[in-house]
Amino acid sequence: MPTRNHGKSGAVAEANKAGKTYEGLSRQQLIEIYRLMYTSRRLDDREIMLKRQQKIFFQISGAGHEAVTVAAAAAMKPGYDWFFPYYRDRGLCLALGATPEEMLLGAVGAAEDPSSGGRQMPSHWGYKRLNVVTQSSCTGTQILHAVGCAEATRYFMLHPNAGERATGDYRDFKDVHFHGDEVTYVSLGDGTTSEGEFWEAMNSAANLRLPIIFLVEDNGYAISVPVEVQTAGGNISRLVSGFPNFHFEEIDGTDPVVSYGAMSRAVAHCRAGVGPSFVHAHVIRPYSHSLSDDEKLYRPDVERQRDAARDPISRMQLFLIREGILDEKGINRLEKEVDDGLQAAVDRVLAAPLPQPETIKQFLYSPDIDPTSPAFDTQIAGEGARATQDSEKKSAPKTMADLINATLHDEMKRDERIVIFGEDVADCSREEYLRQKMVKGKGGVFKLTAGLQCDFGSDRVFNSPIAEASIVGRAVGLAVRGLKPVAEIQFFDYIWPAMMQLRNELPVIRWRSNGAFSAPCVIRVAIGGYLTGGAIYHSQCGESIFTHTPGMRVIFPSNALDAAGLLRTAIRCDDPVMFLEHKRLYRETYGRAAYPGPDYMIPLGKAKVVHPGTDLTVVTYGAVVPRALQAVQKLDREQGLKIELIDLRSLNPYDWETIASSVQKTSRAIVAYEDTLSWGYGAEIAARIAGELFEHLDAPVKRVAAKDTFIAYQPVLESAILPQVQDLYLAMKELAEY
Ligand SMILES: Cc1ncc(C[n+]2csc(CCOP(=O)(O)OP(=O)(O)O)c2C)c(N)n1
Ligand SMILES: [Mg+2]
Repeated sequence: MPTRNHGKSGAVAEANKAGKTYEGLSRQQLIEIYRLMYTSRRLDDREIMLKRQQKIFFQISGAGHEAVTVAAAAAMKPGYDWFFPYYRDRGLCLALGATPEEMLLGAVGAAEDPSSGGRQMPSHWGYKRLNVVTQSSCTGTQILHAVGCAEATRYFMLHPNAGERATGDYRDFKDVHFHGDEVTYVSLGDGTTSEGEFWEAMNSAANLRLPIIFLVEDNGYAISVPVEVQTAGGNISRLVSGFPNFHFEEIDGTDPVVSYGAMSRAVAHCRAGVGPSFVHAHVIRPYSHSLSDDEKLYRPDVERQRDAARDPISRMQLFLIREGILDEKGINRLEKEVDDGLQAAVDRVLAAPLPQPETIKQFLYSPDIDPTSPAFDTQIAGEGARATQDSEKKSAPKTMADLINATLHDEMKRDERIVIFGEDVADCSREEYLRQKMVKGKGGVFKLTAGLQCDFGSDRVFNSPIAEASIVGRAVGLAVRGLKPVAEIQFFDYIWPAMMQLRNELPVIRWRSNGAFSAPCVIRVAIGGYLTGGAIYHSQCGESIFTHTPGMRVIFPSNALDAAGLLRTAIRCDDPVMFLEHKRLYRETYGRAAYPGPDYMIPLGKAKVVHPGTDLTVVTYGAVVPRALQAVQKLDREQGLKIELIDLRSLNPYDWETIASSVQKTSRAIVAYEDTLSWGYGAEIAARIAGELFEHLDAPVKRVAAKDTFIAYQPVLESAILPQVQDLYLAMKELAEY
């Protein structure tokens, strides 16, 4: 195997001379490395046996990867550095200090499994005390989390007080610990380097010179797909060699000494703060991809035998004997100790208590802060402050855009953990233009973040590349470390590259780690149509896709005051929040308000009755609120109909009590929403009204929504597609007369 940047070779004649070291490893350390490698392999073998006996339900091994993963751990510090491993990193986790028993608890899905409490498959590592951060089954998502984690290191160095505890918000519960020279480790397979998230991560790591080590464990296959099919030219090192600021290594990862040398140099490069490292380790995969795969279907014996000749376990045995570090008897003794230990661990684990079914919803959301509680129900700042000219200016009605900007400003002032990033959110990335007053600054395509970079600095408010997965993935990494990212997705229409992060990572982290990790942050998204020319790709809604995801709070305000109060709650709470801002409402005359002050909050899950009534209930939110209100007022004027209009404001959680008590009073309900009719958010509300309030209904539940098509550019088409005042009016009239 090729070895770059690597000076020494293995065996030398004076092997058994006391004091000789191998890339800095002592003989005792080498014995320890072998013990860990062997433990890793035997643990895989035990699990395979347990799977065949149907005592566990899934197995995926680290076989063939033991040398480089154990060596990697030996070059770093558990509980000090940060680790985003993937499923083949059993050796790394053992060497960091996870015990075989802990791993077996994961395999049986025991309540005390420290990685997930029986919620995730085995080999999905997560050990809080070791800084091994919970991982999912998605290949590649962890790489962006690691980038965010390394950014947090940089941030805490610049803002050492940001990590201090504070009462009254998430900081009371979100611990921060960091060391200036800590490094972040992330590992992945050769196949995973094909994913966009890998390239997004490489780009940001290089550009920001982050202290992050990428370890590619190249076993030549991604399930059945060989590396030359995954990777142009068959070698990832060649493809990434143009990234600036990196330290590169390409090594034989079946050799622990070579691996340790490479990893040590990689770590030193990162600790020095000069940039990231990339270690490409060639390893083998002696077992099939997992127990669900049979590699004999796509790999002939001759190829498998070639791999077997490089098996790191037998190579290391021979090395220890050749160097006179252990003789055969010594090796046998060590192996027996390991085997006996594993047997005892298996016996204990098979008797371990299982998780209780009552706990299935535990840790979907923060157990520490309830954003629906009265603590988040605060008053608008007092009238007394109105005396000065400045406060008079503040009391003038402002748009939703103004109040979101003002809220972000005051929260950033209050909480140094807040960082804001996204596409075009900075005033001007080339700071000197601002300093020399050559430009005024942009601050977002809708100007929602205008002035924030100027006021708080470029390390707190900055532009990201056009890479939505990386915006959300980096936010996850930052949030795991205790920062509060308030990231922006420029248009809801372009949220889709981040879908994996938004569905499988951000809202799942607390639940899948059984409460050990969390990623509370805010994702602000400009959403919606009624733009007259917005067309397909600047008008989309689709909120139900995210309310359909447990673990994610979803907010959708219709006016300036609600936007201010709910955004503040979103920032101060301890859960991931998607904050949907309707573009058409940003500067609308409807719903303007004076700035309610720096502590104004509205609890999540609390609707507002916009117009009281007794004849019919209309449940809606967002840009349909002002449209429905016009229809309600018209029906009142024309026919004296008293229609109760409810603005949900918060979509998950939502205010069922207000809906239910209104429908019990009016006996008629319309659910109106801007998204396409079928499978939309209103379908759930309508189903629940029909299911739980059937006895109270005098008419069928009705929905008013967009037609089941895309939003067209030509205004004639757009207005035919989106629900208009007239559609709402007719539906209300019809239902009232039913
Ligand atoms: C995003 C995503 N796509 C597909 C899969 C299914 N899958 C699991 S492992 C794997 C192959 C990964 O290959 P590689 O990165 O080389 O890692 P290896 O298993 O070989 O160590 C695939 C396709 C997945 N888990 N995640
Ligand atoms: Mg592979």
